[in-house]
Amino acid sequence: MKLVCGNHLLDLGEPVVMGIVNVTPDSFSDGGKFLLRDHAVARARQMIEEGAAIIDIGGESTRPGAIAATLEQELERVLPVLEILVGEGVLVSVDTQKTEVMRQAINLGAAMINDVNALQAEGAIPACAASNVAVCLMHKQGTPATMQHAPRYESVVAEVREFLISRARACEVAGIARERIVIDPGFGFGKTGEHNFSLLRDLREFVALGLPVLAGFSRKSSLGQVTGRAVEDRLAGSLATALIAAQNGAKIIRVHDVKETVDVLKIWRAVNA
Ligand code: 8Y7
Repeated sequence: MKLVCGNHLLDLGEPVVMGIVNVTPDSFSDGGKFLLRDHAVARARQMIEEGAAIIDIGGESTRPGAIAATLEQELERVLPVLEILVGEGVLVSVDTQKTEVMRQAINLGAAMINDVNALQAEGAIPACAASNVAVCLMHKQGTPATMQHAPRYESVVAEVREFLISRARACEVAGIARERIVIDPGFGFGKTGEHNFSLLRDLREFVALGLPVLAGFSRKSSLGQVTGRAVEDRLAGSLATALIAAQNGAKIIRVHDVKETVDVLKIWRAVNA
C-alpha cells in the first residue's frame, strides 16, 4: 500500500511512525517565537534521526479544553518550521483545521494535511484537492472545548466508521484520489476510555475499508485512567497501544516518543517476517 503525499510516495507496506511536533507556546516554557521555531525544528530533526517517516507540526492545541489559536498565530508558528523542514526533504504533515493554513502550507510544500475536523471547514476540501497532498480525516464528536463532557454513542465503532466513509467519499467526489486519503478514529476526541479501547480493539473494521489507518493514542488520558499515570509517565501505555494498533492493521502510528515506538515496531516486524 502506497500513499501519495505531495512529491513523496510513502510506502505503507509496513507501519510507519509519525512524530508529533507541537509549535505552541504552552507546550514548553515561553521563550519567544524564534526559540519556539528553533526548538520545533531541532525536535523534528531528532525524530527523523530516530526513524520517523513523517513529522506532524501543529500550531494550535486541540487538547480537551484548549484555547483556539488565531489564523495569524497559527501561520506564524507553523510556516517557518514547515519551510525549514521541507528544505531538508522531510515529509511534513500540517495539523490544522483552517482552510487558509492548509492553502499556505500546501504552497510551501506540506506533504499531508492532518485535520481533526476531517476537512469540514468551508473550502478545505477544494484547497486540498487542488494539490497532491495526502489528507488525514479524523473523527471527533463535539469540539475540543466540550467534547469530553459526555461523549455518547449507540455504537461507537459503527458511528465513527460511517462518518469516515462519508468524509472519504466527499473527498473522492471532489477529486482527492483514494491514494491520498488516510482515516483515523480519533482516539480521545469525544470518547470515553471505553470508547477508545473499543475502537482500538476493532481497528480492523476501519482497516477493512481499504484506506490506510492512522492511530494516535500517544500519552492520551485513557492511558492515565487505566494506569493511574500522569501525562509525562505514559510511555509504556503508549507503546502498548502502538503495538496493538500495528497488530490490528494501522499503517501510521502518531506518537511523541519516536525512538521507543520505532523499536517496538522493529520487534513486531521481526516476529511477523
Ligand atoms: C490526534 C491528532 C491530536 C489524533 C490525528 C494529542 C492533532 C492531541 N490527536 N491528529 N491530533 N489523530 N490525526 O494528544 O489522534 O496529540 S492532538
